[in-house]
Amino acid sequence: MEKSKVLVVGGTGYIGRRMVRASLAQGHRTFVLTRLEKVGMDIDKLQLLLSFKAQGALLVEASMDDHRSLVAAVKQVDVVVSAMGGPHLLQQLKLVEAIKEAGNIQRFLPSEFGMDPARMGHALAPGRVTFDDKMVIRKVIEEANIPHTYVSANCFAAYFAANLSQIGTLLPPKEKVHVYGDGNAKVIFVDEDDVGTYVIKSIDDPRSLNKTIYIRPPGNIFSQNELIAKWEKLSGKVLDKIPIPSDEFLASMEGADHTYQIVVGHVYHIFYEGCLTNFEIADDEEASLLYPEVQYTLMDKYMERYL
Ligand code: GFR
Repeated sequence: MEKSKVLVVGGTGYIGRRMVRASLAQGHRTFVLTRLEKVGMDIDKLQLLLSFKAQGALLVEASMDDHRSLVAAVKQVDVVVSAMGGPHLLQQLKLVEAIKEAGNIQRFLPSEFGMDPARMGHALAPGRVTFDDKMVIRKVIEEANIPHTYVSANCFAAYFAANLSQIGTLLPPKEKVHVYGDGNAKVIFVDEDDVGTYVIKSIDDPRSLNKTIYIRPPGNIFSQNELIAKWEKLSGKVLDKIPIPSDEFLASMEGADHTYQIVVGHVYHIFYEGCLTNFEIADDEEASLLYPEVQYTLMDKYMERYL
């Protein structure tokens, strides 16, 4: 049986490019939504698109502002995976309209890939906007009876593991590390390449139809204290741990810029509340159990590249 044809929206983005690669690697005819007229002088974006084309992907010219072009793009495929970034989540309303009109889509995966927004009703402002927007998209998907899968992918390794979850840096600290509260909340870290793999594994799976699946690789569930200890062991250096009590951490939002405030809120829910691991899920909702053949990357291995 021919594998489903996949359209990736946001395919040149940080996580979207990994969906394109996984879709190609798993043998799907892969289409990448492209707005070549908008590439301008973004040489990295163009060269990434050309590399996808060289690997057999089809670049489909369409724009969120041109409904007809979106419908035409959607009509060419069976599955749509959207990896639009945080500020653009509501643009997906146009994508849902096109999917409704095209009528042929067997599975739509909207841009999720973080905390489960259905469990973040209590989230702090302004970071709550991420979850509120994702819930708006879920609502229109479900009202339109579009077959869907929501993927909660937890913490991207490059944003949370490599930097020992320090805000405002992508590199491990050299001297001191801020510890969130007692540093014992269990967190889940995932290599972004594995996110792509699991997402594409799920698109044709009846077990994930109209369900949320969670990426919780058992080897990558641990606390910030354990993350720090892993890095100290790898680097052979002991870091000076500086505990940040929750009230002090939240107070750091005062007067900070908007993006920083969003990150503080997200980090608070993850590392002080433990929101990624403070609820049970069924076995058939967990990606590493659904797809045990995937050799996911352990954070010990992932962090070696930063040595
Ligand atoms: C883990 O789930 C999520 C994570 C989510 O549901 C929504 C957003 C996030 C991430 C963001 C990804 O862009 O939380 C904060 C942000 C990642 C980020 C972390 C960005 C800048 C940082 O300095 C940072 O430090 C930990």
